[in-house]
Amino acid sequence: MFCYQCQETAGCAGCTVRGVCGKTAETARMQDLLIYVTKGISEVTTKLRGEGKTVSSEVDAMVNDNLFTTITNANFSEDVIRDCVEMTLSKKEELLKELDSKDGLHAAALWHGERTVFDAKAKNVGVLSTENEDIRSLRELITYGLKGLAAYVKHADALKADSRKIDAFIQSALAKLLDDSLDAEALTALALETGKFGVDGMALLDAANTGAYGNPEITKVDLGVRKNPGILVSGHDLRDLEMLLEQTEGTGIDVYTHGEMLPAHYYPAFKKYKHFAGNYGNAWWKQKEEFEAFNGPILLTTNCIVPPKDSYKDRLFTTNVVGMPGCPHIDGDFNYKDFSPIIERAKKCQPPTELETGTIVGGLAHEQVFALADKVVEAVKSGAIKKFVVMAGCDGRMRSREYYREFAEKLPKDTVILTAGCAKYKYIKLPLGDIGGIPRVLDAGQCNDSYSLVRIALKLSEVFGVGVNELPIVYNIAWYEQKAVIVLLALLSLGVKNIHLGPTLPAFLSPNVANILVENFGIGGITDVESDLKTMLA
Ligand code: FS2
Ligand code: SF4
Repeated sequence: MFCYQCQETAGCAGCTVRGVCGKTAETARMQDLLIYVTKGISEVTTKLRGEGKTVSSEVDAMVNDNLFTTITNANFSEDVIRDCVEMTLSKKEELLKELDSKDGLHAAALWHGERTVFDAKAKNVGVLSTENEDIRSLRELITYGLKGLAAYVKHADALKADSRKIDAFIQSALAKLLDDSLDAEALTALALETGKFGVDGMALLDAANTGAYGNPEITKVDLGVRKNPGILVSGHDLRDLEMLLEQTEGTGIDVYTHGEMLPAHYYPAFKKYKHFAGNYGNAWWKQKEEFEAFNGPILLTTNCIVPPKDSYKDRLFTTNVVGMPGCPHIDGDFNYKDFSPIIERAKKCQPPTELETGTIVGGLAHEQVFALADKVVEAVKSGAIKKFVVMAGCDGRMRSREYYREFAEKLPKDTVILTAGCAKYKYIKLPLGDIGGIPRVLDAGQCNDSYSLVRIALKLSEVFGVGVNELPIVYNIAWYEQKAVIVLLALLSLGVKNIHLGPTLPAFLSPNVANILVENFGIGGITDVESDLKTMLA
Protein backbone atom coordinates (compact mmCIF):
# COMPACT_ATOMS: atom_id res chain seq x y z
CA MET A 1 0.00 0.00 0.00
CA PHE A 2 0.99 3.61 -0.34
CA CYS A 3 -1.16 6.41 1.05
CA TYR A 4 -0.14 9.95 1.92
CA GLN A 5 -3.43 11.77 1.68
CA CYS A 6 -3.71 12.98 5.27
CA GLN A 7 -1.57 15.00 7.64
CA GLU A 8 -0.89 12.07 9.97
CA THR A 9 0.72 9.94 7.27
CA ALA A 10 3.57 7.79 8.62
CA GLY A 11 6.82 9.69 9.07
CA CYS A 12 5.33 12.64 7.21
CA ALA A 13 6.05 10.65 4.03
CA GLY A 14 3.50 7.88 3.46
CA CYS A 15 1.79 4.90 5.08
CA THR A 16 3.20 1.74 3.51
CA VAL A 17 2.42 -1.11 5.88
CA ARG A 18 -0.79 -0.05 7.60
CA GLY A 19 -2.45 3.33 7.95
CA VAL A 20 -1.78 5.43 11.03
CA CYS A 21 -5.58 5.86 10.80
CA GLY A 22 -6.01 2.08 11.17
CA LYS A 23 -6.67 1.33 7.49
CA THR A 24 -5.33 -2.08 6.45
CA ALA A 25 -3.11 -2.50 3.39
CA GLU A 26 -5.88 -4.49 1.66
CA THR A 27 -8.43 -1.74 2.25
CA ALA A 28 -5.98 0.94 1.11
CA ARG A 29 -5.34 -0.94 -2.13
CA MET A 30 -9.04 -1.45 -2.73
CA GLN A 31 -9.51 2.32 -2.29
CA ASP A 32 -6.83 2.86 -4.93
CA LEU A 33 -8.75 0.60 -7.29
CA LEU A 34 -11.97 2.44 -6.50
CA ILE A 35 -10.36 5.76 -7.41
CA TYR A 36 -8.98 4.21 -10.62
CA VAL A 37 -12.36 2.89 -11.80
CA THR A 38 -14.01 6.15 -10.72
CA LYS A 39 -11.62 8.05 -12.98
CA GLY A 40 -12.49 5.51 -15.69
CA ILE A 41 -16.26 5.99 -15.42
CA SER A 42 -15.70 9.74 -15.25
CA GLU A 43 -13.89 9.72 -18.57
CA VAL A 44 -16.87 7.86 -20.06
CA THR A 45 -19.45 10.28 -18.61
CA THR A 46 -17.38 13.26 -19.72
CA LYS A 47 -17.24 11.86 -23.25
CA LEU A 48 -20.99 11.18 -23.16
CA ARG A 49 -21.62 14.80 -22.19
CA GLY A 50 -19.32 15.85 -25.04
CA GLU A 51 -21.53 13.84 -27.39
CA GLY A 52 -24.53 15.79 -26.10
CA LYS A 53 -25.94 12.90 -24.05
CA THR A 54 -27.39 13.12 -20.57
CA VAL A 55 -25.74 11.48 -17.58
CA SER A 56 -28.15 10.41 -14.84
CA SER A 57 -28.01 11.92 -11.37
CA GLU A 58 -27.55 8.36 -10.03
CA VAL A 59 -24.20 8.16 -11.83
CA ASP A 60 -23.21 11.59 -10.47
CA ALA A 61 -24.09 10.42 -6.97
CA MET A 62 -22.11 7.19 -7.48
CA VAL A 63 -18.97 9.14 -8.43
CA ASN A 64 -19.35 11.46 -5.45
CA ASP A 65 -20.00 8.55 -3.07
CA ASN A 66 -16.92 6.72 -4.35
CA LEU A 67 -14.75 9.75 -3.71
CA PHE A 68 -16.27 10.38 -0.29
CA THR A 69 -15.86 6.69 0.66
CA THR A 70 -12.09 6.99 0.28
CA ILE A 71 -11.70 10.11 2.43
CA THR A 72 -9.62 9.58 5.55
CA ASN A 73 -11.57 7.99 8.41
CA ALA A 74 -14.73 7.42 6.39
CA ASN A 75 -14.82 3.76 5.43
CA PHE A 76 -12.67 0.95 6.79
CA SER A 77 -14.70 -1.87 5.26
CA GLU A 78 -12.84 -3.62 2.48
CA ASP A 79 -15.99 -5.51 1.42
CA VAL A 80 -18.00 -2.33 1.01
CA ILE A 81 -15.24 -0.81 -1.11
CA ARG A 82 -15.10 -3.95 -3.25
CA ASP A 83 -18.86 -3.62 -3.76
CA CYS A 84 -18.37 0.00 -4.86
CA VAL A 85 -15.73 -1.11 -7.41
CA GLU A 86 -18.05 -3.80 -8.73
CA MET A 87 -21.04 -1.48 -9.04
CA THR A 88 -18.96 1.19 -10.74
CA LEU A 89 -17.58 -1.31 -13.27
CA SER A 90 -21.00 -2.63 -14.10
CA LYS A 91 -22.44 0.88 -14.53
CA LYS A 92 -19.45 1.81 -16.68
CA GLU A 93 -20.10 -1.17 -19.00
CA GLU A 94 -23.65 0.11 -19.53
CA LEU A 95 -22.46 3.64 -20.23
CA LEU A 96 -19.77 2.50 -22.67
CA LYS A 97 -22.55 1.07 -24.85
CA GLU A 98 -24.12 4.54 -25.09
CA LEU A 99 -20.98 6.11 -26.55
CA ASP A 100 -20.84 6.77 -30.30
CA SER A 101 -17.08 6.34 -30.23
CA LYS A 102 -14.66 4.80 -27.77
CA ASP A 103 -11.66 6.33 -29.54
CA GLY A 104 -8.95 7.68 -27.30
CA LEU A 105 -10.37 6.27 -24.06
CA HIS A 106 -7.81 5.54 -21.34
CA ALA A 107 -7.25 1.98 -20.11
CA ALA A 108 -9.06 2.94 -16.87
CA ALA A 109 -12.22 3.57 -18.86
CA LEU A 110 -11.97 0.29 -20.74
CA TRP A 111 -10.81 -2.02 -17.97
CA HIS A 112 -13.25 -4.60 -16.66
CA GLY A 113 -12.57 -7.45 -14.27
CA GLU A 114 -14.26 -9.86 -11.89
CA ARG A 115 -13.95 -9.55 -8.12
CA THR A 116 -11.31 -12.28 -8.10
CA VAL A 117 -8.83 -10.09 -9.99
CA PHE A 118 -9.40 -6.87 -8.00
CA ASP A 119 -6.44 -7.43 -5.67
CA ALA A 120 -3.99 -8.05 -8.48
CA LYS A 121 -5.23 -5.03 -10.42
CA ALA A 122 -5.19 -2.77 -7.36
CA LYS A 123 -1.44 -3.30 -6.94
CA ASN A 124 -0.72 -1.53 -10.23
CA VAL A 125 -3.03 1.48 -10.11
CA GLY A 126 -2.11 3.24 -6.86
CA VAL A 127 -0.61 6.67 -6.27
CA LEU A 128 2.92 5.54 -7.19
CA SER A 129 1.84 4.42 -10.65
CA THR A 130 2.46 8.02 -11.74
CA GLU A 131 6.25 8.07 -11.94
CA ASN A 132 7.06 11.78 -12.23
CA GLU A 133 6.88 13.07 -8.65
CA ASP A 134 5.65 16.55 -9.61
CA ILE A 135 2.87 15.26 -11.85
CA ARG A 136 1.97 12.74 -9.12
CA SER A 137 1.93 15.52 -6.55
CA LEU A 138 -0.40 17.73 -8.59
CA ARG A 139 -2.66 14.83 -9.54
CA GLU A 140 -3.04 13.85 -5.89
CA LEU A 141 -3.56 17.45 -4.78
CA ILE A 142 -6.46 17.66 -7.25
CA THR A 143 -7.80 14.20 -6.37
CA TYR A 144 -7.90 15.09 -2.67
CA GLY A 145 -9.56 18.41 -3.41
CA LEU A 146 -12.18 16.57 -5.46
CA LYS A 147 -12.77 14.14 -2.60
CA GLY A 148 -13.48 17.05 -0.27
CA LEU A 149 -15.70 18.71 -2.86
CA ALA A 150 -17.65 15.48 -3.43
CA ALA A 151 -18.32 15.27 0.31
CA TYR A 152 -19.78 18.77 0.41
CA VAL A 153 -21.86 18.12 -2.69
CA LYS A 154 -23.30 14.98 -1.12
CA HIS A 155 -24.51 16.95 1.90
CA ALA A 156 -26.06 19.54 -0.41
CA ASP A 157 -27.73 16.78 -2.45
CA ALA A 158 -29.19 15.36 0.75
CA LEU A 159 -31.15 18.63 0.93
CA LYS A 160 -32.11 18.40 -2.75
CA ALA A 161 -29.72 21.04 -4.05
CA ASP A 162 -28.95 21.05 -7.76
CA SER A 163 -25.29 20.11 -8.11
CA ARG A 164 -25.25 19.01 -11.77
CA LYS A 165 -22.67 21.59 -12.92
CA ILE A 166 -20.30 20.73 -10.09
CA ASP A 167 -20.84 17.00 -10.68
CA ALA A 168 -19.91 17.40 -14.35
CA PHE A 169 -16.78 19.32 -13.36
CA ILE A 170 -15.73 16.67 -10.83
CA GLN A 171 -15.96 14.01 -13.52
CA SER A 172 -14.17 16.04 -16.17
CA ALA A 173 -11.36 16.79 -13.72
CA LEU A 174 -11.07 13.10 -12.77
CA ALA A 175 -10.86 12.25 -16.47
CA LYS A 176 -8.09 14.82 -16.95
CA LEU A 177 -6.07 13.10 -14.23
CA LEU A 178 -5.75 10.16 -16.64
CA ASP A 179 -4.38 12.38 -19.39
CA ASP A 180 -0.60 12.05 -19.70
CA SER A 181 -0.39 15.08 -21.99
CA LEU A 182 -1.25 17.45 -19.11
CA ASP A 183 1.96 19.01 -17.79
CA ALA A 184 2.60 20.68 -14.44
CA GLU A 185 1.33 24.03 -15.70
CA ALA A 186 -1.96 22.56 -16.94
CA LEU A 187 -2.41 20.63 -13.71
CA THR A 188 -1.72 23.72 -11.60
CA ALA A 189 -4.46 25.50 -13.54
CA LEU A 190 -6.76 22.51 -12.94
CA ALA A 191 -6.00 22.67 -9.20
CA LEU A 192 -7.10 26.31 -9.15
CA GLU A 193 -10.20 25.50 -11.17
CA THR A 194 -10.96 22.78 -8.63
CA GLY A 195 -10.68 25.48 -5.96
CA LYS A 196 -13.13 27.68 -7.85
CA PHE A 197 -15.61 24.81 -7.93
CA GLY A 198 -14.81 24.31 -4.26
CA VAL A 199 -16.16 27.81 -3.60
CA ASP A 200 -19.27 26.92 -5.63
CA GLY A 201 -19.69 23.65 -3.73
CA MET A 202 -19.44 25.32 -0.34
CA ALA A 203 -21.83 28.06 -1.49
CA LEU A 204 -24.28 25.40 -2.67
CA LEU A 205 -24.10 23.60 0.66
CA ASP A 206 -24.42 26.87 2.57
CA ALA A 207 -27.57 27.75 0.60
CA ALA A 208 -28.97 24.24 1.12
CA ASN A 209 -28.29 24.28 4.87
CA THR A 210 -29.59 27.79 5.50
CA GLY A 211 -32.54 27.23 3.15
CA ALA A 212 -33.58 24.14 5.07
CA TYR A 213 -32.66 25.11 8.61
CA GLY A 214 -32.33 28.91 8.69
CA ASN A 215 -29.27 31.08 9.21
CA PRO A 216 -27.05 30.09 12.14
CA GLU A 217 -27.44 32.47 15.06
CA ILE A 218 -25.30 33.16 18.07
CA THR A 219 -25.98 30.28 20.46
CA LYS A 220 -24.83 28.96 23.82
CA VAL A 221 -24.39 25.19 23.67
CA ASP A 222 -24.53 23.08 26.81
CA LEU A 223 -21.55 20.82 27.51
CA GLY A 224 -23.07 18.89 30.41
CA VAL A 225 -25.46 15.94 30.37
CA ARG A 226 -29.07 15.29 31.33
CA LYS A 227 -30.63 12.33 33.14
CA ASN A 228 -32.14 10.47 30.16
CA PRO A 229 -30.41 7.91 27.96
CA GLY A 230 -28.93 9.57 24.90
CA ILE A 231 -27.92 9.12 21.28
CA LEU A 232 -24.70 10.80 20.16
CA VAL A 233 -24.50 12.04 16.56
CA SER A 234 -21.15 12.75 14.92
CA GLY A 235 -20.00 13.68 11.43
CA HIS A 236 -21.33 16.44 9.20
CA ASP A 237 -24.70 15.40 7.78
CA LEU A 238 -27.49 17.67 9.02
CA ARG A 239 -30.26 15.80 7.18
CA ASP A 240 -29.43 12.62 9.10
CA LEU A 241 -29.58 14.58 12.34
CA GLU A 242 -32.95 16.03 11.36
CA MET A 243 -34.43 12.59 10.67
CA LEU A 244 -33.09 11.29 13.96
CA LEU A 245 -34.48 14.26 15.92
CA GLU A 246 -37.91 13.69 14.36
CA GLN A 247 -37.89 10.00 15.18
CA THR A 248 -36.68 10.43 18.78
CA GLU A 249 -39.20 13.12 19.71
CA GLY A 250 -41.34 12.01 22.68
CA THR A 251 -39.33 8.80 23.25
CA GLY A 252 -37.58 10.01 26.40
CA ILE A 253 -34.21 9.89 24.65
CA ASP A 254 -31.96 12.92 24.36
CA VAL A 255 -29.84 13.63 21.31
CA TYR A 256 -26.31 15.04 21.70
CA THR A 257 -23.82 16.24 19.10
CA HIS A 258 -20.18 15.25 18.88
CA GLY A 259 -17.24 16.67 16.91
CA GLU A 260 -18.27 18.34 13.67
CA MET A 261 -22.00 18.00 14.47
CA LEU A 262 -21.72 20.70 17.18
CA PRO A 263 -22.73 23.54 14.80
CA ALA A 264 -26.17 21.94 14.30
CA HIS A 265 -27.12 23.71 17.54
CA TYR A 266 -26.65 27.07 15.80
CA TYR A 267 -29.49 26.51 13.29
CA PRO A 268 -32.93 27.86 14.25
CA ALA A 269 -34.77 24.80 12.88
CA PHE A 270 -33.16 22.43 15.38
CA LYS A 271 -33.87 24.60 18.40
CA LYS A 272 -37.50 23.49 18.52
CA TYR A 273 -36.47 19.99 19.62
CA LYS A 274 -36.54 19.99 23.42
CA HIS A 275 -34.61 16.71 23.51
CA PHE A 276 -31.72 18.16 21.48
CA ALA A 277 -29.54 18.33 24.57
CA GLY A 278 -26.06 19.70 23.92
CA ASN A 279 -22.57 18.82 22.75
CA TYR A 280 -20.65 15.90 24.23
CA GLY A 281 -16.89 15.65 24.03
CA ASN A 282 -14.38 17.06 21.61
CA ALA A 283 -12.86 16.51 18.18
CA TRP A 284 -12.90 13.12 16.41
CA TRP A 285 -9.60 11.75 17.70
CA LYS A 286 -10.76 11.61 21.31
CA GLN A 287 -13.71 9.39 20.46
CA LYS A 288 -12.42 6.16 22.00
CA GLU A 289 -12.66 7.52 25.54
CA GLU A 290 -15.68 9.71 24.88
CA PHE A 291 -17.81 7.10 23.08
CA GLU A 292 -17.10 4.65 25.86
CA ALA A 293 -18.21 7.18 28.51
CA PHE A 294 -21.32 8.15 26.56
CA ASN A 295 -22.92 4.79 27.43
CA GLY A 296 -25.52 5.03 24.66
CA PRO A 297 -25.51 4.47 20.91
CA ILE A 298 -23.51 6.67 18.57
CA LEU A 299 -24.34 7.50 14.95
CA LEU A 300 -21.49 8.38 12.58
CA THR A 301 -22.93 10.22 9.59
CA THR A 302 -19.55 10.92 7.91
CA ASN A 303 -15.88 10.83 8.80
CA CYS A 304 -14.10 10.89 11.16
CA ILE A 305 -14.59 7.39 12.59
CA VAL A 306 -11.77 5.70 14.48
CA PRO A 307 -11.54 1.87 14.68
CA PRO A 308 -13.53 1.29 17.89
CA LYS A 309 -12.84 -0.57 21.10
CA ASP A 310 -14.84 -3.78 21.60
CA SER A 311 -16.51 -2.17 24.62
CA TYR A 312 -18.73 0.08 22.46
CA LYS A 313 -18.43 -1.44 18.98
CA ASP A 314 -21.98 -2.85 19.00
CA ARG A 315 -23.49 0.53 19.84
CA LEU A 316 -21.53 2.38 17.15
CA PHE A 317 -23.81 2.78 14.13
CA THR A 318 -22.69 4.00 10.72
CA THR A 319 -24.69 5.44 7.84
CA ASN A 320 -24.06 6.95 4.37
CA VAL A 321 -20.54 6.26 3.12
CA VAL A 322 -19.23 5.48 6.59
CA GLY A 323 -18.27 1.86 7.20
CA MET A 324 -16.54 -0.10 9.92
CA PRO A 325 -16.35 -3.91 9.99
CA GLY A 326 -18.45 -5.24 12.87
CA CYS A 327 -20.48 -2.05 13.38
CA PRO A 328 -24.19 -1.96 12.48
CA HIS A 329 -25.03 0.17 9.41
CA ILE A 330 -28.26 2.11 8.79
CA ASP A 331 -29.31 2.09 5.12
CA GLY A 332 -31.85 4.32 3.45
CA ASP A 333 -31.75 7.57 1.57
CA PHE A 334 -32.27 11.18 2.46
CA ASN A 335 -36.03 10.94 2.10
CA TYR A 336 -36.23 8.45 4.91
CA LYS A 337 -34.03 6.33 7.11
CA ASP A 338 -35.32 4.03 9.79
CA PHE A 339 -33.35 4.81 12.93
CA SER A 340 -35.42 2.51 15.16
CA PRO A 341 -32.49 0.08 15.81
CA ILE A 342 -30.55 2.99 17.36
CA ILE A 343 -33.56 4.25 19.30
CA GLU A 344 -34.36 0.77 20.68
CA ARG A 345 -30.72 0.36 21.67
CA ALA A 346 -30.71 3.73 23.44
CA LYS A 347 -33.70 2.75 25.57
CA LYS A 348 -31.64 -0.04 27.15
CA CYS A 349 -28.64 2.19 27.92
CA GLN A 350 -27.56 4.25 30.90
CA PRO A 351 -27.48 8.05 30.57
CA PRO A 352 -24.12 9.51 29.50
CA THR A 353 -21.35 9.96 32.07
CA GLU A 354 -20.67 13.68 32.49
CA LEU A 355 -17.31 14.77 31.06
CA GLU A 356 -17.57 18.48 31.73
CA THR A 357 -20.05 21.26 32.44
CA GLY A 358 -20.53 24.79 31.15
CA THR A 359 -21.31 26.17 27.71
CA ILE A 360 -19.61 27.28 24.54
CA VAL A 361 -20.70 29.99 22.14
CA GLY A 362 -20.95 29.64 18.37
CA GLY A 363 -23.17 30.43 15.41
CA LEU A 364 -21.15 33.32 14.01
CA ALA A 365 -21.71 32.41 10.36
CA HIS A 366 -21.95 35.09 7.69
CA GLU A 367 -25.46 36.44 8.35
CA GLN A 368 -24.94 36.63 12.11
CA VAL A 369 -21.62 38.43 11.64
CA PHE A 370 -23.20 40.78 9.07
CA ALA A 371 -25.86 41.59 11.68
CA LEU A 372 -23.00 42.68 13.96
CA ALA A 373 -21.20 44.45 11.08
CA ASP A 374 -21.54 47.97 12.50
CA LYS A 375 -20.03 46.87 15.80
CA VAL A 376 -17.23 44.97 14.07
CA VAL A 377 -16.35 47.82 11.69
CA GLU A 378 -16.39 50.30 14.57
CA ALA A 379 -14.09 48.05 16.60
CA VAL A 380 -11.63 47.83 13.68
CA LYS A 381 -11.74 51.60 13.12
CA SER A 382 -11.22 52.39 16.79
CA GLY A 383 -8.34 49.90 17.02
CA ALA A 384 -10.19 47.69 19.53
CA ILE A 385 -9.77 44.89 16.98
CA LYS A 386 -6.32 44.95 15.38
CA LYS A 387 -6.30 41.60 13.60
CA PHE A 388 -8.54 38.73 12.59
CA VAL A 389 -6.84 35.36 12.65
CA VAL A 390 -8.42 32.60 10.60
CA MET A 391 -7.72 29.37 12.49
CA ALA A 392 -10.11 27.09 10.63
CA GLY A 393 -9.53 23.47 9.67
CA CYS A 394 -9.08 20.17 11.41
CA ASP A 395 -7.93 18.82 14.73
CA GLY A 396 -5.81 15.69 15.07
CA ARG A 397 -3.89 13.45 17.41
CA MET A 398 -0.39 14.80 17.03
CA ARG A 399 1.10 16.44 20.12
CA SER A 400 2.45 19.19 17.87
CA ARG A 401 -1.14 20.45 17.50
CA GLU A 402 -0.92 21.84 21.03
CA TYR A 403 0.66 24.70 19.11
CA TYR A 404 -2.84 25.86 18.13
CA ARG A 405 -4.11 25.98 21.71
CA GLU A 406 -1.04 27.91 22.78
CA PHE A 407 -1.25 30.21 19.77
CA ALA A 408 -4.91 31.05 20.57
CA GLU A 409 -4.08 31.58 24.24
CA LYS A 410 -1.17 33.90 23.52
CA LEU A 411 -2.86 36.01 20.87
CA PRO A 412 -3.14 39.60 22.12
CA LYS A 413 -6.56 40.63 23.46
CA ASP A 414 -7.18 42.90 20.47
CA THR A 415 -7.36 39.97 18.05
CA VAL A 416 -10.36 37.91 16.99
CA ILE A 417 -10.19 34.27 15.88
CA LEU A 418 -12.37 33.26 12.94
CA THR A 419 -12.91 29.51 12.95
CA ALA A 420 -14.76 26.63 11.31
CA GLY A 421 -14.20 22.88 11.40
CA CYS A 422 -13.04 20.63 14.21
CA ALA A 423 -9.78 22.62 14.68
CA LYS A 424 -11.75 24.81 17.10
CA TYR A 425 -11.72 22.19 19.85
CA LYS A 426 -8.18 23.21 20.64
CA TYR A 427 -9.31 26.61 21.93
CA ILE A 428 -13.11 27.08 21.89
CA LYS A 429 -13.40 26.12 25.55
CA LEU A 430 -10.71 28.60 26.67
CA PRO A 431 -11.92 31.75 28.46
CA LEU A 432 -10.75 34.12 25.70
CA GLY A 433 -13.42 36.74 26.43
CA ASP A 434 -14.89 39.32 24.09
CA ILE A 435 -14.19 42.71 22.59
CA GLY A 436 -17.07 45.06 23.36
CA GLY A 437 -19.54 42.19 23.19
CA ILE A 438 -17.95 40.53 20.10
CA PRO A 439 -16.69 37.07 21.15
CA ARG A 440 -12.95 36.63 20.53
CA VAL A 441 -13.64 33.26 18.91
CA LEU A 442 -16.19 33.52 16.12
CA ASP A 443 -17.21 29.96 15.26
CA ALA A 444 -18.95 29.82 11.89
CA GLY A 445 -19.58 26.06 12.00
CA GLN A 446 -18.27 22.97 10.24
CA CYS A 447 -15.22 22.85 7.96
CA ASN A 448 -17.48 23.56 4.95
CA ASP A 449 -18.60 26.74 6.72
CA SER A 450 -15.15 28.12 5.94
CA TYR A 451 -17.31 29.55 3.16
CA SER A 452 -18.73 31.89 5.82
CA LEU A 453 -15.23 33.09 6.65
CA VAL A 454 -14.71 33.87 2.95
CA ARG A 455 -18.00 35.81 2.88
CA ILE A 456 -16.95 37.74 5.98
CA ALA A 457 -13.54 38.57 4.46
CA LEU A 458 -15.16 39.72 1.20
CA LYS A 459 -17.62 41.87 3.16
CA LEU A 460 -14.79 43.50 5.12
CA SER A 461 -12.87 44.19 1.93
CA GLU A 462 -16.00 45.84 0.49
CA VAL A 463 -16.58 47.96 3.62
CA PHE A 464 -12.94 49.07 3.86
CA GLY A 465 -12.49 49.39 0.11
CA VAL A 466 -9.31 47.26 -0.01
CA GLY A 467 -8.36 43.90 -1.54
CA VAL A 468 -8.66 40.70 0.52
CA ASN A 469 -4.89 40.60 0.98
CA GLU A 470 -4.80 44.16 2.36
CA LEU A 471 -7.24 43.38 5.17
CA PRO A 472 -6.04 42.91 8.77
CA ILE A 473 -6.60 39.14 8.39
CA VAL A 474 -3.99 36.41 8.72
CA TYR A 475 -4.51 32.73 8.02
CA ASN A 476 -3.13 30.05 10.33
CA ILE A 477 -4.94 26.94 9.16
CA ALA A 478 -4.67 23.42 10.56
CA TRP A 479 -5.32 20.61 8.12
CA TYR A 480 -5.83 16.88 8.49
CA GLU A 481 -7.94 15.33 5.77
CA GLN A 482 -9.10 16.06 2.24
CA LYS A 483 -11.93 18.47 3.00
CA ALA A 484 -9.26 20.83 4.24
CA VAL A 485 -7.58 20.43 0.84
CA ILE A 486 -10.65 21.74 -1.00
CA VAL A 487 -10.93 24.61 1.50
CA LEU A 488 -7.28 25.49 0.80
CA LEU A 489 -7.75 25.31 -2.99
CA ALA A 490 -10.89 27.43 -2.65
CA LEU A 491 -8.96 30.13 -0.78
CA LEU A 492 -6.16 30.05 -3.37
CA SER A 493 -8.66 30.36 -6.22
CA LEU A 494 -10.00 33.51 -4.54
CA GLY A 495 -6.50 34.98 -4.54
CA VAL A 496 -5.91 34.72 -0.79
CA LYS A 497 -2.17 34.84 -0.13
CA ASN A 498 0.26 34.02 2.68
CA ILE A 499 -1.71 31.17 4.25
CA HIS A 500 0.17 29.32 6.98
CA LEU A 501 -0.59 25.61 6.89
CA GLY A 502 0.25 23.21 9.69
CA PRO A 503 1.12 21.39 11.78
CA THR A 504 3.13 20.00 8.82
CA LEU A 505 2.93 20.69 5.11
CA PRO A 506 1.27 17.91 3.09
CA ALA A 507 3.58 15.00 2.28
CA PHE A 508 1.97 14.85 -1.16
CA LEU A 509 3.51 18.19 -2.12
CA SER A 510 6.75 17.47 -3.98
CA PRO A 511 9.53 20.03 -3.42
CA ASN A 512 8.79 21.62 -6.83
CA VAL A 513 5.04 21.79 -6.27
CA ALA A 514 5.59 23.20 -2.78
CA ASN A 515 7.78 25.84 -4.43
CA ILE A 516 5.03 26.77 -6.87
CA LEU A 517 2.72 27.32 -3.89
CA VAL A 518 5.33 29.34 -2.02
CA GLU A 519 6.25 31.52 -4.98
CA ASN A 520 2.75 32.18 -6.30
CA PHE A 521 0.69 32.18 -3.13
CA GLY A 522 3.14 32.75 -0.30
CA ILE A 523 2.04 29.54 1.41
CA GLY A 524 4.15 28.72 4.44
CA GLY A 525 4.28 26.31 7.33
CA ILE A 526 4.38 27.07 11.03
CA THR A 527 7.36 27.29 13.37
CA ASP A 528 6.94 28.03 17.07
CA VAL A 529 4.22 30.09 18.70
CA GLU A 530 6.39 33.05 19.73
CA SER A 531 8.02 33.47 16.31
CA ASP A 532 4.78 32.94 14.42
CA LEU A 533 2.94 35.46 16.58
CA LYS A 534 5.63 37.98 15.74
CA THR A 535 5.53 37.40 11.99
CA MET A 536 1.77 36.98 11.65
CA LEU A 537 0.87 40.02 13.75
CA ALA A 538 3.56 42.29 12.32
FE1 FS2 B 1 -12.71 17.16 11.42
FE2 FS2 B 1 -12.77 14.92 10.47
FE3 FS2 B 1 -14.59 18.51 9.08
FE4 FS2 B 1 -12.54 16.75 8.77
S1 FS2 B 1 -14.18 15.56 12.04
S2 FS2 B 1 -11.01 16.27 10.44
O1 FS2 B 1 -13.69 15.15 8.83
O2 FS2 B 1 -14.06 17.45 7.74
O3 FS2 B 1 -12.80 18.61 9.80
FE1 SF4 C 1 -2.04 6.96 6.33
FE2 SF4 C 1 -3.68 9.07 6.39
FE3 SF4 C 1 -3.74 7.36 4.34
FE4 SF4 C 1 -4.67 6.65 6.75
S1 SF4 C 1 -5.50 8.22 5.37
S2 SF4 C 1 -3.40 5.40 5.39
S3 SF4 C 1 -3.20 7.70 8.08
S4 SF4 C 1 -2.05 8.71 4.91
